[in-house]
Amino acid sequence: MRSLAAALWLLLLLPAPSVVAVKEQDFKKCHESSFCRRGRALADRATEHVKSGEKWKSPYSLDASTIVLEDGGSRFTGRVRSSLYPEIKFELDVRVHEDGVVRVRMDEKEGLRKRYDEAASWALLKEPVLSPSSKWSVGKKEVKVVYGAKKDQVEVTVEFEPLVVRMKRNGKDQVVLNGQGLLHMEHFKKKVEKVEAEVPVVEGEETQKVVQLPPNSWFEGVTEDGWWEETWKTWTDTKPKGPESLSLDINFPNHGHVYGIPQHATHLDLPTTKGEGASFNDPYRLYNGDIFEYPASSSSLSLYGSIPIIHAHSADSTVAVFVAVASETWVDVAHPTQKSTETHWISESGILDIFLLPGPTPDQVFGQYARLTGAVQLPPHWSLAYHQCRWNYVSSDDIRGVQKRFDEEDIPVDVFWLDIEYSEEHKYMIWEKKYFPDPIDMLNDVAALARKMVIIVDPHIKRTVDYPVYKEGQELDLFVKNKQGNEFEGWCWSGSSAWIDFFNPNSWEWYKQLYKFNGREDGKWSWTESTSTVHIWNDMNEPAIFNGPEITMEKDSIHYGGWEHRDVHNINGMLFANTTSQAVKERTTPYNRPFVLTRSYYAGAQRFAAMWTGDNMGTWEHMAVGIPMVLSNSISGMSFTGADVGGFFGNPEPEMLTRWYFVGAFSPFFRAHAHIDTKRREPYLLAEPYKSIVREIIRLRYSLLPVWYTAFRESSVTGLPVTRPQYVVLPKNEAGFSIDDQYYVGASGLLVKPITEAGITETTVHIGEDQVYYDFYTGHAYRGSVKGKSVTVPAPLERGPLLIRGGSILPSRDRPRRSSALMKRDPFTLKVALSQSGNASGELYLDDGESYDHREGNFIWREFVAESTKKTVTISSKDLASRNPDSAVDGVELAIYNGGNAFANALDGVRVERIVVLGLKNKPTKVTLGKAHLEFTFKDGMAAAGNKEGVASKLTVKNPGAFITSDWSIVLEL
Ligand code: NBV
Repeated sequence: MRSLAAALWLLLLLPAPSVVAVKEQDFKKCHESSFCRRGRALADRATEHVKSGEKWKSPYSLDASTIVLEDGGSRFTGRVRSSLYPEIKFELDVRVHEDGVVRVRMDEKEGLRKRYDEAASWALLKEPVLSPSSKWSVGKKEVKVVYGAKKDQVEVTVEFEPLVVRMKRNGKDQVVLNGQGLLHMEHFKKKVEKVEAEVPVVEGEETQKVVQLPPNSWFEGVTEDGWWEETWKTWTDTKPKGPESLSLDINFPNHGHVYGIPQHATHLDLPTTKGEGASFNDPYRLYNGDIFEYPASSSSLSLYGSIPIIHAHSADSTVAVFVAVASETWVDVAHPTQKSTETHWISESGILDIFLLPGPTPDQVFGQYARLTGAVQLPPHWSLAYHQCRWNYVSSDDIRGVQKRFDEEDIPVDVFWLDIEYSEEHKYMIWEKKYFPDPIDMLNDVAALARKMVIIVDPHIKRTVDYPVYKEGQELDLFVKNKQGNEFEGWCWSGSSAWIDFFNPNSWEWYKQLYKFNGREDGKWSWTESTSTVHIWNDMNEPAIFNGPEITMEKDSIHYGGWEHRDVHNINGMLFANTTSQAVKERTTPYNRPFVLTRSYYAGAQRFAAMWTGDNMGTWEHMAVGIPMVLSNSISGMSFTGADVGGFFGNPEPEMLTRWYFVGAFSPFFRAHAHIDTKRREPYLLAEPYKSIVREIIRLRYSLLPVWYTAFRESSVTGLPVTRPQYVVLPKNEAGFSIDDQYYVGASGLLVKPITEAGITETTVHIGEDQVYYDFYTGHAYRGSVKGKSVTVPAPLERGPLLIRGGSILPSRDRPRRSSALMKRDPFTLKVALSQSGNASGELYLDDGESYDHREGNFIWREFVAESTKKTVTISSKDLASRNPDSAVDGVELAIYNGGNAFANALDGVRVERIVVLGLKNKPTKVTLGKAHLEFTFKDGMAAAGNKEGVASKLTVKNPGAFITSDWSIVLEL
């Protein structure tokens, strides 16, 4: 079978890779995965019981006599029993962290085997610190802990029988584990030969020969469904460990909206998978998969990466649950009422390791999650600019030509990308010299204009001894093994390939050495035909394996420590990107910030890499769904995210491509990319007026880079997402909870609603508060309301809907440049959008954008404030860094700032060249900075206060004589 598949793939690969559409049927549905079938059947039995008036009681209970308080009382352990298997020992371990997060662990002890218990250790930043003050107390029916301020108290109870964990706030249930009695940890057992019978596995389906369990198995079902072996299509999964799945209901009785568990092509507010009128038939699947040509809406297609965190939101509070599991997992979502949510989690293996994040605001949830898994790394500044990619730029001269065309057309670009065809026979890091005869010269030509290159390095290693990476990996015994314990072999772009086992710690230092472009100390091979301006793209790391089940690795393959691939699948891809990121960082002394783009990811990947949404199609639906996908990743920690501009597959028409550039310009990661079979579509190839419109959109991105970089600084310190959906910014505005086609950029006050349909000239934007919002381009003032109001805004092709929230001050740099590095000493414009009460504020963070010198205090961090009195408006610039000591969630102190640092000195003399104020109630009589009288122009219009709509008044002060690094105040006398 393997050789046939291999031959087929080889045919497809030669001479040029072509595309085969992957269909939904190439990936499992829940009913095709035996543990998911068992989990869902358990839930169905519970529902049936309850419907028919019978009681459904979880067989699991906590044995009170075994409870031991530990770590000063902030943690307890105790034995859990199942009435079905009283002899099996389960241990419960519950801890309160110092920030109020509660961790619940349950494992089988002294069983036949050990369950995989390391998922959290890969995701967590460090071992969480336990609360010094919260203490569990053991009562008659439950163990309980209470903490937090009196009027906002959290109470967590662990009820003995049945075992139920409940987190309450002010007496109201926030999260309940096992409230529906679906907890089931299948313990390890020996296979006993039993008589098989013909029964339908799924009701109404054909009968199959299965082993029948005793009839009293009201809980587990009547068959050994897929316990010991499982065949799907042509693949058989031998299951040497037998069944070991986990099922648990996690309910939010007072929250009607849930978000998270990326990545799926669907809405941010997760549509239901169960209950009347469910939107999807299948649960959400978390099983990193390479699903090209994925449909624009699906719950069962699990796209590339998985983050098992779910946020539950209501106008009262936000909570979240992080489930540290790495095996294939399915999550059902139902809303028994509009105001409540039930979720059911079914995982194939691993221990139960759950973190309850009490919130109670979205911002606090982000902080709690970031303290667990880390925040996004502060990216190199250039990586927030525009990236030009395609599969493939075919030669070094091709790259030079593309660069030349961008410059001739005055379109800014910072990064050119090389896809897999740069490499000889897909031996990554080895140049195909036929087409890239002079790689270093090419890299230097790009670097000469202060640009970078990102080059792809995939994880499949061509199995040929003339490839040093393979040869050394083999010698060091670093490859994943097959079930027989030999080197795992699979097929990918490079033909017969092996995969480095990044779970093996011995692989890390070795792999990092490969990136030493100045050579290795031990003289062995490293990528010397590279430079410090090369950064890396990791694709296919789910891992994608052409001849594997569901295009990935067989689950019974073996990783370091003897763990099966099934136990670690969802973490596998992240480790490749994490190690690559460290390799890129550590290849120079001193270190520079690395940029790595990864397709596959897991919780914690945000500390190392950016991600993109994979192989989308050039359709309006895909453009539209990319937005909630970006938002879902963002709220799940992966703030550095974007979708291929233009769509990977297909040839988007100019209108679509133009709209897509706007989507990209307002995504954290902004890259155009295209499949090898598509027509070239670099922006300079567009006909007018599209070319000029796209040029302006890209320039707009560049002029707003200060806003993006400032948003990333905040995200890297606090864990707040860079792109923020409506519910995050206005958590009490119910009408905004399901909105996922508009969002804010950081705390800047920019509200964007990209157009994702053809032929649109206007659209509606939801303003979820009683505030004035201004059109970014025209200054038109719109009014919201406390409940939220829909306003109609113009949306011509050249001006995607973009509003500024009243109360914001936006720093921008408006001089068009070829690349962002050339903007370093450019002057700033400050756009002051007055709030209804006449005030505003904004921030600007800047550093050298490449090194880690900011950690030594080399940065500027300013606050701009506008304050109104009856007769004056004072606009001032203040040093935020020294007033506001801050430290990043990774514990790095940012407080050692000093005003005269080297970076600030380098910006000495950089001016504020223009200040624009929107919404003044009348024309100032004078504008002064100290003793200097400043010239200004004033256009009459709407004032910020009041309720009138129309073009707002606009004051422009040119060259006020203010500098970006110093404190100043400008007074407008009205
Ligand atoms: O390396 C080729 C492509 C890449 O361009 C794309 O961005 C990835 O998502 N890669 C997938 C492999 C082939 C896809 C058909």
